[in-house]
Amino acid sequence: LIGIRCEGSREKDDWFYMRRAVELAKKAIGCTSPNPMVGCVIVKNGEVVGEGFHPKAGQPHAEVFALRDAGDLAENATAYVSLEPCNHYGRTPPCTEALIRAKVKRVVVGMVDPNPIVASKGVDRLRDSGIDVTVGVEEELCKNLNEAYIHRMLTGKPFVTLRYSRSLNGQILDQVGLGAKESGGYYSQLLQEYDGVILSSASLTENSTFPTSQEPQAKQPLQIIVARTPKSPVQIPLLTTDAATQVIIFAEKDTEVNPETSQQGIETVVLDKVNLNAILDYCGRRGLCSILVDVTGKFGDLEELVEEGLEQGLVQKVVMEIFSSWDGRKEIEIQTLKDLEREVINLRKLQSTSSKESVLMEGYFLL
Ligand code: AOF
Ligand code: ZN
Repeated sequence: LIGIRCEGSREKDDWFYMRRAVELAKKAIGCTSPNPMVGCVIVKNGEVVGEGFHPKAGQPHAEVFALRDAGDLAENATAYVSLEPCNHYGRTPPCTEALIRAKVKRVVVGMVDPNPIVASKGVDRLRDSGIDVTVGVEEELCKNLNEAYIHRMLTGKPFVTLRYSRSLNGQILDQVGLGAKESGGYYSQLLQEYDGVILSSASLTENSTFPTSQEPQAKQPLQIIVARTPKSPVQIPLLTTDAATQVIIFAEKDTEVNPETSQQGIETVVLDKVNLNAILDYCGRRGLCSILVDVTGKFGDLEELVEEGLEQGLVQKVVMEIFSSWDGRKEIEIQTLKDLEREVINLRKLQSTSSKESVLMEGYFLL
């Protein structure tokens, strides 16, 4: 519906401009953590006079950019913001004060900010100063946009998506659909969107390269390597890295991690017990809002991690690519996968897309 605006109805105008605010927010996809993605549109007499989005934590908020863009025209205008304007001094000053100073007449808010420092105080402050505030326009869309930010705010842990490819008979495959790794492909887009990607050390070889997004200007995810098996030393030094790739290894005490790793500026975190809960706590503290558990080739160390994640409700979403291939074996070998796929029927918001060679299914676990 984006692109169609019905003149004369305030409600429809509100939907229209809020969707535009969400589009603007998405320009910073993958770049804002631990902050949310936020977009802002300023409208006066049926015309857009200012637009902005929050590009990155530490930089000004969406409202500030939109107000700058609007200049004096912001007076008596309506501001559409996909997230409640903040009312606190963080890395940047409160947006409520900027909106009040600019003398906007009305503010339309997509959703209340789950951040306990803000949580409705921004809305209250605007109302107290006489501004007309409407809350909850296109709320579902705004919440979907920031599902990861919201999850981390409420739990302290990153939002987790499990991704894997399988054959018809349930073998894990190390391929993704043709084109999926290219710009615009689902895999490339996932890597752009997620703050971190967990890889299994079992599927890393001498020739491994890190999964990277091909989207223009994508910020690459933190590469998280799990090393739990003392018998198989981690192959990191042999992986292709460049300066822009950040790598962190979670190693269990006694796991042999090649000493060369430290020379490459790779961060190694040694834990008594490397489990998903501990990894997520660490990453949450570090400001990561979202993590992709990317099962390619071999489950290896990831099998227990995934099992734990599913049992403890630490996985929020599944993205599964099913290839119409059959590798001769009849059964799903991996118990974790068997258990998982029994759950698939219960996934919420299940969506599927098919191409010539595969079907991509995604859905959310029940909350
Ligand atoms: C807004 N507009 O565009 C964003 C908001 O450290 P700071 O100053 O960047 O503050 C971060 C918090 O501000 C963040 O946790 C969230 O509550 C809110 N983000 N608020 O009004 C924006 N990005
Ligand atoms: Zn703000």
